[in-house]
Amino acid sequence: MAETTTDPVGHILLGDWEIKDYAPREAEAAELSAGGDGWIPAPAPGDTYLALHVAGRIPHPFAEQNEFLCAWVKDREWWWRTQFFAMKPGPGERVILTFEGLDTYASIWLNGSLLGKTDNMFTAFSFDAGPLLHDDQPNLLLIRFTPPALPVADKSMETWEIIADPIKESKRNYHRKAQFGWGWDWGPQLPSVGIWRPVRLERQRIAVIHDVRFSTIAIDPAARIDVAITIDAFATDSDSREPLLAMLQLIDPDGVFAGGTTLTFDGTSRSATWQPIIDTPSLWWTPELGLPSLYTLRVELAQGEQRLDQRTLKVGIRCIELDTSADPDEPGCDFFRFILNGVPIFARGVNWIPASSLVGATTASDHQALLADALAANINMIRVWGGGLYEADAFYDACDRLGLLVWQDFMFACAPYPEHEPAFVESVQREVDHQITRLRNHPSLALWCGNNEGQAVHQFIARMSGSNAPYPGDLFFQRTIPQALKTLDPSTPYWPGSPYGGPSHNSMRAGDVHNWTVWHGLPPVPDELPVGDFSHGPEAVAYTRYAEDKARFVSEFGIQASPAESTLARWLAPDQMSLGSDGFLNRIKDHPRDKVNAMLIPVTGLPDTLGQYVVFTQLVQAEGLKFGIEHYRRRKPHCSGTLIWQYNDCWPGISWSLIDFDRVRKASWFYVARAYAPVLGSFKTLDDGVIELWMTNDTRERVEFAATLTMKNFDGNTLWEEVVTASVPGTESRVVWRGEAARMAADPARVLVVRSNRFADNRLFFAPVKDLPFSPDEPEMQVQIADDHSLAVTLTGVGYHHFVHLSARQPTTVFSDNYFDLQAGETRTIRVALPGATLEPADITRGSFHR
Ligand code: BMA
Repeated sequence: MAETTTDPVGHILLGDWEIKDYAPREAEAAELSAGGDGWIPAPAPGDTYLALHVAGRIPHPFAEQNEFLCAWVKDREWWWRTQFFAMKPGPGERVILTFEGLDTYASIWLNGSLLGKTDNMFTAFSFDAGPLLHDDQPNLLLIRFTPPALPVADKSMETWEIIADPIKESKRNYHRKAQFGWGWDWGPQLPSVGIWRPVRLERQRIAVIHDVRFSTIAIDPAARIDVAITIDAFATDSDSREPLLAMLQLIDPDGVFAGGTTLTFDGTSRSATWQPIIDTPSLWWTPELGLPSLYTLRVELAQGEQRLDQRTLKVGIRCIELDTSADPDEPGCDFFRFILNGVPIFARGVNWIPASSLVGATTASDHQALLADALAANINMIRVWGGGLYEADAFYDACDRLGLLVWQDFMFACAPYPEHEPAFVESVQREVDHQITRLRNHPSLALWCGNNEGQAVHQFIARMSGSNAPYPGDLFFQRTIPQALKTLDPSTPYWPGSPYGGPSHNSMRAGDVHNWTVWHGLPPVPDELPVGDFSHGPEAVAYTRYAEDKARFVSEFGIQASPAESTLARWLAPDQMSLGSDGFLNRIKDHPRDKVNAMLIPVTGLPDTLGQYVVFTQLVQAEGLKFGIEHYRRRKPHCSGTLIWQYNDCWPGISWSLIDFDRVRKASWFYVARAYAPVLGSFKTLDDGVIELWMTNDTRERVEFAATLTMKNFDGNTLWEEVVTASVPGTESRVVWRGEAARMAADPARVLVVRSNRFADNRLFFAPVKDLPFSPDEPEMQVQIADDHSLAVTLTGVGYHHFVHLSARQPTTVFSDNYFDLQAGETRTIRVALPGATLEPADITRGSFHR
């Protein structure tokens, strides 16, 4: 018998389950209800593959090439069962069984009777379980998950062949199921199955709070708030004629009462609103603009003395707008920028993919740790990408607390969708209503976006074939979703797709852009090809081509890099730790597998060993993102955001991520943290031999600074120096200094360095790093034990060291800084910490880049 646990409001969580597999249609619910053996334990929420692994039936699906050994799982029928005690509902009561997420084609039996069927992993399903409950014996809940291939066997609309072949056969576009599970260009083909979100049993009496909506109407500067409460009064208590009352309380971030009211539901009224005015609100801000202040909203539903239901929400007072007005300084172009509480912001963001292919296995602490790391990298926006998941509540709660804005895609990606199938349309409608209602109160929610790359890829394919057929999916992105938002969340902006807008989707003149010129070699604007070479050669995909990008908002751009060597070693056998091994090559899901070579050749040259591959790919990714981000941020406000593809990984693969699956930060994480600092100093080289220093200020305050510009050779001798003082107003980006390269004695054998009291050091090389005379020796290193969990590592330059990095054995080791340059004679002390474990000097090694 499963032990029962309760959630914070006292509902019973059904978390202990068992699973068993059959050939499709082999087993019957009736016979399984009688018991039988061969069941293995499976926690819920959880994942079928992991349960099988723990039970010793399969090796870990992420290790070696076990992905292929696990391919049978998706073709089996999976049965999940649990038993629990519950009382039958008394007078005026009902018992509701809610499944927050079933993945995906489930039939549910309670005590042998069919309770219902589900077909959408993105929608919650609730059933009135009361009539089927047994008072006097355990209740048996049984779920059959049908293999996803069966319900779509007769469907014919094909997906596009743009990511990989296997997904075409999956007919993934017919499933309301995470699209990436069928394999993506950064993830394995391991479609998940099972109970991936909590299952709850709720005993309800007379009436419950059906919904609470909190929105900020205006801030001028007092805040006008709208709180809408809907109740579900399903039974009337015959003994009581008293009305139902909702008591509301708003508590400010310091815990002080900020307002309250009691709403009365008489007769047939089921909804009511409260519109308080908060005179001096503590607003919710992104980190560079202020604090992400959160209020607490408590709602209690009662009848007379009887408390019936309650909800507690963390809410934020803020207004978010998407400004797409004409840009007066770039005629013919429109802005695409977010305005938070009246302040135009630059979105320093990333794209988020699911934190594991085994979707039910991700925990709240996984989300919290990854998002805290995003904040530490000066990120202020996360795009939840459409090929993945609507994330768990813990994800959005963390974004609210940390001040991270969320760009939320609806879960559609890179495919036409069957808008002609009534059942599919109905399922999408339910999903959209459910997710909007679930997520709309989060102050972090900045944008709803229809899908990933649907309209743009359709337009591209249609133009190539001379067709002007509409995009199959428009029904959802032009009608279903915007109409639902109009009623359910009119105050959050909506954008129909990404990329979308302008004379063609992916235009630099309006809307958002995915820049895949760099890396994939794709043209940025399909309808008006700019002059240039769009191919896969080193010059065509070089990261310096970001400088040509005049987009308004770049919602995807990125470069692949290997995870840490230690991460690969945890998932591959020693004999697979080489560049040509099958195990290593299967970690690369983008094709051709040597695509990265075109990026490496001009910068680092090609690697001979796996160790070099790790360093070279991480270096090119880091330098490339730095180059791109600095360019885009200098263009502020004409460009008002960059979302790096991609932040995280769903397995230990080779991808565009900044942080690998084992949570080791790649070099790019540290480079991005510097390039995304709210106050940034960066160099721009012009064609006429002029070098500019720019200062980008994302804060609201004017920043005054002094900086020293130094031209040095790599031995450390200074050849030229100048001190600059300037100031830049809040939220602006400006050139603050300009000089002739010749006057500064610029030369490939030298480096231009800027050091300032207000922003991080920056530097400019005049030749590719493979040609620069970096020190062949590593810096001197001294390690001091600070305490059991941390070390102070002091590094001193014996020449010019580029890409200096410390590595640790344990993946969760945290470095206060990493992957930086060190000049001759310069000293830096790095704090290295391993929370919860002992760290020894021998755990740390150092390295740098030199050829
Ligand atoms: C875009 C994304 C993803 C993909 C990435 C890298 O297409 O939306 O689909 O993984 O580029 O190719």
